[in-house]
Amino acid sequence: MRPVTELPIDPERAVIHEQGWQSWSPSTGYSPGSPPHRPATDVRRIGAWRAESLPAPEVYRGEGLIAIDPGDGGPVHVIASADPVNSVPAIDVSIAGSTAVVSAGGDVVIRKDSGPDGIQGALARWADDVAASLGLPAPRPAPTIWCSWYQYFTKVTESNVDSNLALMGSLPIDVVQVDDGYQAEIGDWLIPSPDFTDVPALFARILDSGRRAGIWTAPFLVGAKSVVAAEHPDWLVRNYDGSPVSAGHNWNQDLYALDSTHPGAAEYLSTVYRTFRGWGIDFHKIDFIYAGALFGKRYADIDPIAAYRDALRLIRDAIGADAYLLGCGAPQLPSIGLVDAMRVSPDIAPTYLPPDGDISMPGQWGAALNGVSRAFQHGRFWVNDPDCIVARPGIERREEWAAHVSRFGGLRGSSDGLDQLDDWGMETTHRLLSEPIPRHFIPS
Ligand code: 9PG
Repeated sequence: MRPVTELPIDPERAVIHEQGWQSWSPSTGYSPGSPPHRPATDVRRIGAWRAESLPAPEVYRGEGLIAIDPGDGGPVHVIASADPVNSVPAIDVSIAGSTAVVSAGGDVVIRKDSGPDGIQGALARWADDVAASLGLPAPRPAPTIWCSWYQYFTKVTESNVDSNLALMGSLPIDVVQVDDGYQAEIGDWLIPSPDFTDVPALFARILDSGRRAGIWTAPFLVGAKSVVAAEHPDWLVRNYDGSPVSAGHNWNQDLYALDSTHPGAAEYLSTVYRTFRGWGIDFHKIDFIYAGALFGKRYADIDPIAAYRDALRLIRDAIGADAYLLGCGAPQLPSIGLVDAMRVSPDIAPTYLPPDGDISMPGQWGAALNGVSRAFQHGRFWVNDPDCIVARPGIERREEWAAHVSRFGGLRGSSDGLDQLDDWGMETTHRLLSEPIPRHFIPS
């Protein structure tokens, strides 16, 4: 870390705003002295924070971006990577009395902003500059979706999807998106789960119903139990001792990272998405894609973010220019310009608080926190996905969640079993799917 600047602050009123690395990594502001959220375990750090980032306990850390409101009426300081799409240095702020001391692991720029709307306004104006310098077009509006995850989780069946299709009736749902559960294993995207009889036929029925078809994948994850791990050990990103780099642990197995720079792995990825395109799928939720940007030894000697960006371009080529691409579990800044929409938060869940107290894990607390803090990104980098509407009885604080989605939802999705909705749930789902979406949530 190298020194960047020091600025005077009012320690009673200042706010330091951290930007987390990927969709699920907490992003929020802190008063000096209040402890920042940090991962509960190493598995969480790898899978939901930033694997390589181990900030000292006493610092605030933004990944490629941090903002300081000095609290004394002076300008908000936005300190950001000089090349945020290609390089995401850690940027640390430590507080020494009435001074904020900033250091960074790479080249950064400082933007002093005295405009309206505080930190969010300053971040919005920084994002405008980034978007303009990259020549980004205005993002394409998102279709509305129905997603299988938040009712059925990995236990989803073909008949669950069929029965919801039959109940969609007049709900304004463009895309029916089948989430995790149709596939045999993590990495084996073209092998059906034993619980599914005919995956392409299911997508054909979705299309026949007059809606579009969407699918979930985790393109850069390889589960230890998968066929792809057994048959292609040379496709895994490696540590320098030869062991596979850990991409975390989930689905009761260790997870590895696919080396998308290996020609065989790249061809496999292309085949998977060209096959889905052939099935008529034109909406893709690509998840856990932080795994494509982990440090490690790859077939091609390129830096992890370059490998990640190349891999997203490869996926885009295979799905087609018109397909809608939603990133999830995704490094935020390195995805700019490569996705149509972006999950900006941890998962919503029936419970407000997350398991093991880790705010990156499913729960309304973390989901809402990030949806607010990353509001400035919407309409500038992509369409913000705050995560799905869940409106059935039994969802803790469902009214608060509905209000959050209404305020900060760029992509609108329903993820209840539609037979589970009471009158309030159905009315709310209908309303949230029908609302016009503002171009920006935070004005410039
Ligand atoms: C499918 C789900 C849904 C959901 C995604 C993502 O760190 N974790 O263990 C962890 C597990 C699941 C998860 C996020 C984090 O959810 O956000 O919408 O698609 O995968 O498995």
